[in-house]
Amino acid sequence: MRTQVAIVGGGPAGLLLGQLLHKAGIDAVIIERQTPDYVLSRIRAGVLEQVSMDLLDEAGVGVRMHQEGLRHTGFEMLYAGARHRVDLNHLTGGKSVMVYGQTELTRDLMDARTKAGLPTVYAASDVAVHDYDSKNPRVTYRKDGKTHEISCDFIAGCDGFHGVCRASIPRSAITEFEKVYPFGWLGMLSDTPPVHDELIYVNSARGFALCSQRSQTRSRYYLQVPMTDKVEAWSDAAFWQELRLRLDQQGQEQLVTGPSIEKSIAPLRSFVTEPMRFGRLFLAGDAAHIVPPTGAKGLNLAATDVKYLSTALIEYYQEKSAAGIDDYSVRCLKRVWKGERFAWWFTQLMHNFPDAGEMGVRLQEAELDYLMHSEAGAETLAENYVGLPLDFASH
Ligand code: FAS
Ligand code: PHB
Repeated sequence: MRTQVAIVGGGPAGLLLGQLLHKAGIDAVIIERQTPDYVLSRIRAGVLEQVSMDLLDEAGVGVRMHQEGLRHTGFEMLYAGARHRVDLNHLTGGKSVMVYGQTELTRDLMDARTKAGLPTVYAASDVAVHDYDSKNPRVTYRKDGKTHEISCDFIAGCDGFHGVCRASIPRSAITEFEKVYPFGWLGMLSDTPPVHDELIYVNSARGFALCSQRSQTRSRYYLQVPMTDKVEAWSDAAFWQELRLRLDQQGQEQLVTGPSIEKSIAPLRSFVTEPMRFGRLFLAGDAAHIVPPTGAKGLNLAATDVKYLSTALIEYYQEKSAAGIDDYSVRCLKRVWKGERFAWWFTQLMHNFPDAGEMGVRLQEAELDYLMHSEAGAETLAENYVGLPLDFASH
């Protein structure tokens, strides 16, 4: 098989790239290791920046997001037993975020790809990338007992943190930056009404908690847990009890519990690969970087990588210019590192760190007090949360 762009990975980054290239008349094939149902079963992100929403509209898949998504103009910070609302709309001159689950966004992209009759290879095994330093890169994979080969002009590595693309780069050609946090997030999805109409970020003496949502009838909750915890050890009752202990009285009274429909523990790490381009192989999304989910940046950074990559490839094919692809890595990393910084900073602010001691607790409380009582302080939190403009500090 021959195509212009071979996309390894059919998660949000791969699917969004495929959709944007298709709209520009550029052929692409997606090679995905898992089945569609498995991809959809992974419960992950929940908050979209305006830049990501605009991209979904540009890709022609934003209709359901606007119909079913929940536009949020603020969120609550709960610490030292008191709530403080961060008024995003006021602090950013009218901006907001959209609460719309990654599962739904992925479903919209899958449906659009199927409707357009675009080629996606699911349940592909032994995927491998070849000759990406030449003008004739290739992707091979096994399916139905046979080895298949796709020759292409470019390979997009959208295969996530555990994918094959970054792993295929010689260590001498790549630099990886990593910080692993001493805790994880135990997440639960339940068909119960959210405890509040906006998200609540909790810094409590027992640890971080986040009250999020997917709709008026479906809630998403997270608890900071030791990285040694196993999800099997957490019954639904134990989860609800611990969440109650981290909430204030209002939250305890308004919390509606019910059976979990998904429960999982995600490790927290900050991770960046430099560069993000290797000849005719480009890394995008989690294949290139990971953020602790505190700042809701993971999916949004993947979306802006794809914006830069699709623009560069369209420019290459339509204007015969390599300027965009030559600039891809530098342009992405300028935005990625600012997202990494915010996610790290917000994680440091809201979680209990085993080695922080009483001094660390006091410093956290002082920073929270400052942020919640300073317009300037709250503005820095708000402008990063809604997402920095695409061209922010890009020169
Ligand atoms: P993805 O990992 O989503 O997709 C990569 C795809 O490549 C997968 O479908 C995988 O099956 C496929 N693949 C892997 N290896 C392959 C191979 N060798 N060949 C072919 N295909 C291969 N972000 C937030 O903003 N908020 C959150 O709360 C949040 N929670 C998260 C929880 C977890 C457990 C994880 C892992 C991530 C979470 N994230 C969160 C971040 C997440 O949303 C990512 O940013 C987002 O999925 C990025 O999308 P992709 O880059 O497409 O990577
Ligand atoms: C989620 O709903 O999954 C979510 C929301 C906000 C975050 C992280 C995760 O900061």
